[in-house]
Amino acid sequence: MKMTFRWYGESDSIPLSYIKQIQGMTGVVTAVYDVPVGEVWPLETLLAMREHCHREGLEMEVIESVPVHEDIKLGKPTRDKYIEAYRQNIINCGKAGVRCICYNFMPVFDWLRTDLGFRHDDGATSLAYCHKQLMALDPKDLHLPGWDESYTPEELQRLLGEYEGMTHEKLFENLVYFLNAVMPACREADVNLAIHPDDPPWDMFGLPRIICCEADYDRLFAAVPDRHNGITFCTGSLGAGRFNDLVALAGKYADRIYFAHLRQLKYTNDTDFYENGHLTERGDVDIYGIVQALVQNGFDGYVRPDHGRNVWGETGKPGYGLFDRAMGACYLCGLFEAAEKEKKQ
Ligand code: DNO
Repeated sequence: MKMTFRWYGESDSIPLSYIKQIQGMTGVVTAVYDVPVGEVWPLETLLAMREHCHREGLEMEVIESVPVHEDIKLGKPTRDKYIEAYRQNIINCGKAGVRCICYNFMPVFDWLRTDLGFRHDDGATSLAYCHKQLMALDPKDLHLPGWDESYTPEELQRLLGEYEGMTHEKLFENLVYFLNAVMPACREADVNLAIHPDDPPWDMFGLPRIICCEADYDRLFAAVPDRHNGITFCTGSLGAGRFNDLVALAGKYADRIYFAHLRQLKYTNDTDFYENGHLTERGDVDIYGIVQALVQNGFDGYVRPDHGRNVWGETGKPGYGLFDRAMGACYLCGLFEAAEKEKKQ
């Protein structure tokens, strides 16, 4: 297991030197943020980023994300051009020492929440989700911090129109087409692709979502068995679906999970939840059970603490503050240490 920390590049309010001070931290998870989706990330940029991380004593082996252009998800004739750029990105990432690329295949919107400052009794804040509130929002005017891409209302309107009539089957076919086209580049570059689950794991605004549950993963690996096709196991995303048994999923796919986002959430009713600190006792996700299942079944990937709370007066990107993610990382390191020792006994 390698513990990592998401870092939003030079503009992140958290400097690499702080990340390095979190004990157990091996590297950062980052991306090139100033190249439009669908274009090639220059190798020199990636090499300079890696050099910067190395100077601070951190690795840069995980990218989150190389976003997938909507034309690929839509299966438009222009997709081949964007797939070619994606292949080149995989090759360039490989040359810069990247071993794992996280991406998602959610149409238009990435993760969705309705409250970025949900207040806990102790004064901490975190992200929260209320389905009814979300459904009342106008999808043509949505934006959340931390999304890989954001569109103007006009672009959103056009995109949502293009997705009209898109089915789960068609979207899945487009995912398989994409994966088959990029697997040779992954083999050549020795880079694993790790698909992020849909967050939350159900259809949104009439847009299909296809990476939500066990049956979706079974279908994915049956269609593209290549070992470079793997999973970002995000407990907050999958965990929002009460139908998912996360401990069972972690055990079943442990050797396909190249990257784990470990995050806690607490259900407030059938569809709603708020996020919490990482401790198992603080929510409905059995973080301890998941770590045990991963370790027992041979997981050997990257881990990062995910969406923490904002505590100790910290402001900044909701979910991506320093303090609670640092505490989460230490807690997770402890769980892994215990689970690994238990396994050896
Ligand atoms: C949210 C993140 C997601 C994730 C993308 C991966 O905090 O987990 O935005 O980075 O879905 O492509």
